[in-house]
Amino acid sequence: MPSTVLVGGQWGDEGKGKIVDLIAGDFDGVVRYSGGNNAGHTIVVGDKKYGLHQIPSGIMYADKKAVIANGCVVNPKVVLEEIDMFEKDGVSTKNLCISGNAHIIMPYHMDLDGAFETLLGKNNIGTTRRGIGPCYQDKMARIGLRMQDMLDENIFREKLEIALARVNPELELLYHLPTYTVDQICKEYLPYAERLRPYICETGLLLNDMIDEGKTLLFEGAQATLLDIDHGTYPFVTSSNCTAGGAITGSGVGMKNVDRVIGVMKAYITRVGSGPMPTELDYDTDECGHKLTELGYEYGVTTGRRRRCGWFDGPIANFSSRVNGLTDLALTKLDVLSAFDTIKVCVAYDCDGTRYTSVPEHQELFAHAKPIYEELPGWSCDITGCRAFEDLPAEARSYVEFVEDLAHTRVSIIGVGAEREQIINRF
Ligand code: 2SA
Ligand code: GDP
Ligand code: MG
Repeated sequence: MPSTVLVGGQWGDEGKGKIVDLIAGDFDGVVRYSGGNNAGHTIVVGDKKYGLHQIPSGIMYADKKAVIANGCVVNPKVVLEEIDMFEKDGVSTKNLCISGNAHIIMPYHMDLDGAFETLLGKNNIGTTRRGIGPCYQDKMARIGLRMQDMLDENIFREKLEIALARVNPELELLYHLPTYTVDQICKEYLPYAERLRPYICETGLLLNDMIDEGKTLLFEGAQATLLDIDHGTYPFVTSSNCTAGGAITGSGVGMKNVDRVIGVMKAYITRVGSGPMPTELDYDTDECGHKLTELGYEYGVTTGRRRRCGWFDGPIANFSSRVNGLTDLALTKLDVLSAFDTIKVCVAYDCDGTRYTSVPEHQELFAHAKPIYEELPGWSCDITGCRAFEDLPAEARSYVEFVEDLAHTRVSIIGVGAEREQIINRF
């Protein structure tokens, strides 16, 4: 396969980890380019289930480079826990490379994330409280510390002092929280640095050298299109560019080197955290909402939070296709819909009397968007054993084609179960 970006096409948890695991074998390297340990990507191999937060899902292939690139934020403790978990299970991490330019998540970032959510009260974003937003804020404010800074104690101390001069008053005066000393953080972080030293390198150069040698890369998106800081449902978004464009700035690889963009979408839709969701079905009062949640086992990999569920949202699929320049779709969890006699699909929104077939830019319009549904017949049989498009019942094939029309994009992969082999590959 040519170098490919894989992005979440909805609000996350579409099954990116599983699709990366499926196609990673066709590439020489797998690259995370945005986000941090707010991500939770699940891979199921036999009776083992991995929930990965920092390390790219491609780590499962011994001969592939697994790269955490410059656009990511890194919690060193979490990366080390994942390294230890893999080494214990006999999965080698010798091909893991972490960019020296990736920013470090500090303990105060996590404190500030939680404190700000509490301050926001009912207007909270519903973050994962992993310190992601405050870490990216420091990056933009140019007081962040990067992985390379950890490798030299003097530099680390010097930069930390500058960061704490701004952070400590905020912790103390605004949130009445304990402050930090340089020594205290050095004591925890410098041992991490020693263990991570062999993994830290110039990943931009490494990736470009690989391309020059004719090798191909898979960019593993984290979070999703509608959580993107620029294109998502701001302010209910994460703090990075998780759309396909982020793969370029987040890795240092030129645009001419990407030939394919795969959007991963569930056959319905979910969201965790706050913010509008036009097709949401209430868990407690709507039978279909309850069924989608439980049959799809819609609970967060990082925080265990229950995900909000709803019918497939066509305007979001259309928007996502445009913003990312999708060439292909991976439609996951089609098997979950087998339990429904009829299935609704949102084909457009009614926003104050105007029909929208894409996501309106104005927050107020989106917040009050009323879904216009079409009802499709279900197939009411088990499809988890299907391995070719022709194996699917006619109603399931029609559903997939309906999605293709709404997204203006071909569905090249269909997920029919959580297991590695429960997939229909149409490439
Ligand atoms: P943050 O923590 O600052 O990035 O949160 C900001 C918003 O982004 C959403 N967000 C996510 N949405 C879905 N899945 C995510 N990862 C975990 C998973 C979620 C979990 O894969 O299951 O375990 O709860 C993820 N990460 C961030 C978040 O809900 C906020 O709306
Ligand atoms: P990611 O963040 O996009 O990688 O997705 P998550 O791992 O957070 O959530 C997706 C969940 O759906 C995981 O539990 C996967 O094992 C599961 N999954 C992925 N594809 C399928 C599928 O086609 N069918 C079913 N039933 N489950 C799937
Ligand atoms: Mg996830």
